[in-house]
Amino acid sequence: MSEKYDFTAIEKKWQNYWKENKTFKSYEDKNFSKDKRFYCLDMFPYPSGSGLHVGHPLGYIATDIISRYKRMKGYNVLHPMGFDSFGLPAENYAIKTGTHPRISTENNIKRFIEQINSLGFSYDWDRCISTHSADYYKWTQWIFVKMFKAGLAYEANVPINWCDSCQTGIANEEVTDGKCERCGSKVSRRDLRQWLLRITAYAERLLEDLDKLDWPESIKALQRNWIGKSTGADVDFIEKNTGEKIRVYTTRPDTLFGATYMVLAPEHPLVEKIVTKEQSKTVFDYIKSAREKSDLERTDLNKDKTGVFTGAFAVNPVNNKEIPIWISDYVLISYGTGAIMAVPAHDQRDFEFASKFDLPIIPVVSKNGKNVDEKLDEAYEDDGIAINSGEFDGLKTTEFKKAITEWLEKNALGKAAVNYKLRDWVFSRQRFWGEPIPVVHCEKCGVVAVPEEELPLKLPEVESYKPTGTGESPLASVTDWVNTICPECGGKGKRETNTMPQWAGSCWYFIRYLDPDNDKEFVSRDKIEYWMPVDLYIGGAEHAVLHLLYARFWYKFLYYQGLVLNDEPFLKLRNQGMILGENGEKMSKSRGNVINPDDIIEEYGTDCLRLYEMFMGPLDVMKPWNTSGVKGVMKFLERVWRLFTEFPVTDNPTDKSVLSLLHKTIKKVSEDIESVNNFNTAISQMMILVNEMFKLESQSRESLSAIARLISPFAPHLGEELWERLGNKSSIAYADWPDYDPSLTVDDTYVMVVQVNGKVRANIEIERGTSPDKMKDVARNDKAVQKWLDGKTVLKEIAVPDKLVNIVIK
Ligand code: ANZ
Ligand code: ZN
Repeated sequence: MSEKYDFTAIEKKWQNYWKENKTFKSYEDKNFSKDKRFYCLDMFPYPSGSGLHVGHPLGYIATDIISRYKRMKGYNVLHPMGFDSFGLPAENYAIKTGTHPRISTENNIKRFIEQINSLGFSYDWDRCISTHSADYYKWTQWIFVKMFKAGLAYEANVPINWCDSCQTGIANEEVTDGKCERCGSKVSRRDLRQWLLRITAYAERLLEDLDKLDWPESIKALQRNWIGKSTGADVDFIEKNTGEKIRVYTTRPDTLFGATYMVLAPEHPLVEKIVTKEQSKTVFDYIKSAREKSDLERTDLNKDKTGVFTGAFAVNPVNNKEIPIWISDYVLISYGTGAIMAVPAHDQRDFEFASKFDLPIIPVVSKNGKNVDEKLDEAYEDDGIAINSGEFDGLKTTEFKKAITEWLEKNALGKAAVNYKLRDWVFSRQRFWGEPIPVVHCEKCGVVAVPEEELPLKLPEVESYKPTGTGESPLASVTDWVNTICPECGGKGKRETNTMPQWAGSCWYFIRYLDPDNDKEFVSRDKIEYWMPVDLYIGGAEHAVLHLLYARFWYKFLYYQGLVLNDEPFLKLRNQGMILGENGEKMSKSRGNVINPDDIIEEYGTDCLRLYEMFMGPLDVMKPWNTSGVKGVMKFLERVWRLFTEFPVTDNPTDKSVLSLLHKTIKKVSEDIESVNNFNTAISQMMILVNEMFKLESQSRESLSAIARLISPFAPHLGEELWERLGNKSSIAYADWPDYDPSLTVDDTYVMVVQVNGKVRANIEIERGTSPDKMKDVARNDKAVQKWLDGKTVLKEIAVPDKLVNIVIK
């Protein structure tokens, strides 16, 4: 009688075993050298009310496989999990139901932990953290205070992105296509007093250090574009009537001779000084209308250009020509100097503007240095050779840029300049469920940080979580919390009522995992030294310019403060692709195509779910769910089970017929796990091996032991069970990963050389030991060889076994 594969019992048994034995608790064990420690990190989840769907654990399964594999390879592995638990949904839920966000969040966390645990992950739960707990956010506030004291956190009244539906200001990174990243509503502009973090101070380092990182190129490119470094020159133009100096930023100083007008951003402070009386009404009406639009709408290339003439003129410093000064919303106040010289022949936006308002278009660059006579129908934006540029004619674009920049500097008319698209990070939210910003406003002392020993500054209880909509946080109504004394002078002070954005807590959580219970320091130096930086980080690509940029920024700040020991937190990053619904669409409640892992686990078991998710395809690609695929994987697991339960086990060496395949499988599975992507081909290789072993009469203990270990990172419960059945007393989690004999993995093929009349005409891979007759057949039928035989008479064929075939023709 064969024994059934009772996955439910097996999985329960081993999950209890791991929990009771704290199998995955990690220590700073100095016996492991620096390169034998491995910090394997997941992007921690936001504990939403709807629980996990099968797409969420994909990355967690991958990191779990790698963590288990690394332990077996003799690494000391840190593999923690926690919760990103501040944020809007809990607060919105509170508004709807009156349940305190803490309560709903903590309930959700409990559910998440149960669900995550049912997936058999090897987390060290003793290190679990939640960003909303006061023990944790005490240190988030502490880091903020450090930034404040270093001048990196500051208050400003700036026009910011405002989401009407979330009723809060949001950061530039949270706006996609003019819409709120969270809720999809249209974002408008508002002037609000805000806290900002000076991420721009780190722009260059954030950009440069990308080169050091083993990250997907696509994510690095997104960060590079977001930081948006541009090099060029600042050039000063003088306004004719007032003598005001107007500075422009240009990436093409070589086109100065082609500047036929200037444009100031509507908000530019010089506008009101230079505008003529006749034009002032038109200009001020225009300014009012521009204020409503977001930067994105304003710079949209497809948008019809608008603008008005100020009545004023400026002098172009290179040729003393007078050019009209316009204002238009396609020039942003927040970039460069907020003013441009317009070169319609070589900048498409300027071209469209000039065409619309009938302004002159003078070409100053051409492909070949010849004059352009015909009318342009679009701007020529490429490099080329200078024309219509006086003494500079004939210079190539790069030479000209250099020469003109030197000339400008020599004549004190301008200088080389660098600009970044990156803006400071709008860091305050007018909402309740976040870290209070730990500062006090004092009439006498200004803004004063809450002293370190008073942290955490806890969130007070409120009656209503509803945002006021006036740009004030619900905290503003808690008067006895708001009214406080100034830590500096002891006079009357008022607490800051804005809170931090959801991204704050995730900027440094991976550090707190190292030392979660430390109440003296945010982390001890020993632990930083032992574990950081993170060796492998897996998560979704949607955080490219949000979390992944913010966390790098905080970590660099901590580095320059001497609080961590290197300047990049995540050495290697991989993204998991999305799992789509069975119908190929994004999985969502509203589409009704959500697959719940609990259901799959109940029917097929956790190991099957894990194995299937990895078998679906390479980790980083998008792939649709397919329940019949789950059944296929289930069959494989049952076959593995039968291999161990239905065959006589011998102590003989592994049968010759599968020995090489076994070693090839060990090699392939190891390499595929190391690739952090091709888990699917590791599984198919194991399937091939198991099929071959099924052809044998009996199984060697040696091969079974290898299979148990190979499969255990993927299907850990089954791995443990099989391992125990082989007579082992301790967990497979720390068993040695099987070794392979390289000589047994060499392919049984060779490259046969085919000559025609002594000349090599083809190289064909065939099986070693192929008979001379078969060799000749293969050679004769090869396309490349046939070309030489066509219409010729074959006189002789000579085959040298395992080497070559020579065909003699006439
Ligand atoms: C003259 C010129 C001629 C320009 C030419 C380009 C091509 P990036 O690469 O994005 O840095 N510009 C400068 N400040 C601006 C602002 N505040 N709002 C809108 N546009 C602005 O682009 C820099 C170029 O964008 C600058 O170089 C300027 O136009 C424009 F053949 O100056 B250029
Ligand atoms: Zn004071």
